[in-house]
Amino acid sequence: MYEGQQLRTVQQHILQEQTRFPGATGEFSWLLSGITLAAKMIQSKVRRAGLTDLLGSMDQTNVQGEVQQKLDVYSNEALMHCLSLRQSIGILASEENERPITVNFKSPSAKYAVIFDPLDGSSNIDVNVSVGTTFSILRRPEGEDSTDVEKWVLQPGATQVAAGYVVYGSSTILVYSVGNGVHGFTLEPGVGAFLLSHESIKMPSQGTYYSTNEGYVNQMPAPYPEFIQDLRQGKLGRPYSARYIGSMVADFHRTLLKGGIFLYPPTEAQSSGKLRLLYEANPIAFIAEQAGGIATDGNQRILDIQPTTIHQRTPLVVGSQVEMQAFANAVPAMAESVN
Ligand code: AHM
Ligand code: MG
Repeated sequence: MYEGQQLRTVQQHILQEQTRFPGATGEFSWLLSGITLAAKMIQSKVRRAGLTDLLGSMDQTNVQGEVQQKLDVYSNEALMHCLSLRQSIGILASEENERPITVNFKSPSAKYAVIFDPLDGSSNIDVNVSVGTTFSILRRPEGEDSTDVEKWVLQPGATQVAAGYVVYGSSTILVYSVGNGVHGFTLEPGVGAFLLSHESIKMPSQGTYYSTNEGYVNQMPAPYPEFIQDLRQGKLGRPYSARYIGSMVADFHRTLLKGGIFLYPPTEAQSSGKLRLLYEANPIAFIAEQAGGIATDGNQRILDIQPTTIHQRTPLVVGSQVEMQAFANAVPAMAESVN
């Protein structure tokens, strides 16, 4: 079936990447394998989502004897379970849990915190639209801070040692970076392996799509409505088309591959936007920058924001160089974070 092709699994790739870290012992690849295992578990449930009502609703036992759970709860538990077995992890923090969870926190071998949104865009599940998982990996802080749970988690995105996401779409794709470019792996469902399908992804310097919830345009502050109108009117050389899925991971994945711009601005209802800094904007910004793109909150680079609370929200504007430069020109305060 794969005759003549050089197949590379995500595990092989991670092991190779790891050789870049002096003194790496294999624990980092073991950690990431916890994420890929959970992703396979989640995708297998997501693929059966439409059957849940047929085979038994929540709190009921389905024909295979499994108790049905809401998919976002299941996804959270899958990640918590797979990652808590990794000795190198001290803290797990999730959109689904109010507080970070300490696992091997006291052990000196615990070097990393993993922060994730287990099922982003989960309202799309009912209508067969793509959803995703996002994750951010931070290193244990040095010195006194190393025993302070908040200090582990509340680090600016620039300190991420790795980040990525999984899109459960027409296929399941995992995209990750350890700070050495961005690589994508598509799940081969027949063998259950993520195979390298997108090596060294570079975001095109300009795209043809803008992506935002235009239903909120009258609630957006200046200069967002004007900027969006400029895109439609061809001020950047051609009139842009609109694409908005309503799953950030899927909207970003298209932006990564095709170029363009994704905007979730502040609105009257949500003055800091809707998306969460630590487990949504930070991993997306890390991947975007690694692929040659730019991510800002409208005032500063996303990766420079010093977080103050674990679930804090942030506006997010992310995309290709040309669109982001044009956005910066529309928002003078931003010029510094883009240039
Ligand atoms: P969720 O984490 O509760 O799923 O919410 C985040 C999602 C993002 O995936 C998406 O970009 C956004 O909500 C869509 O929000 P809206 O419906 O306001 O456009
Ligand atoms: Mg989310």
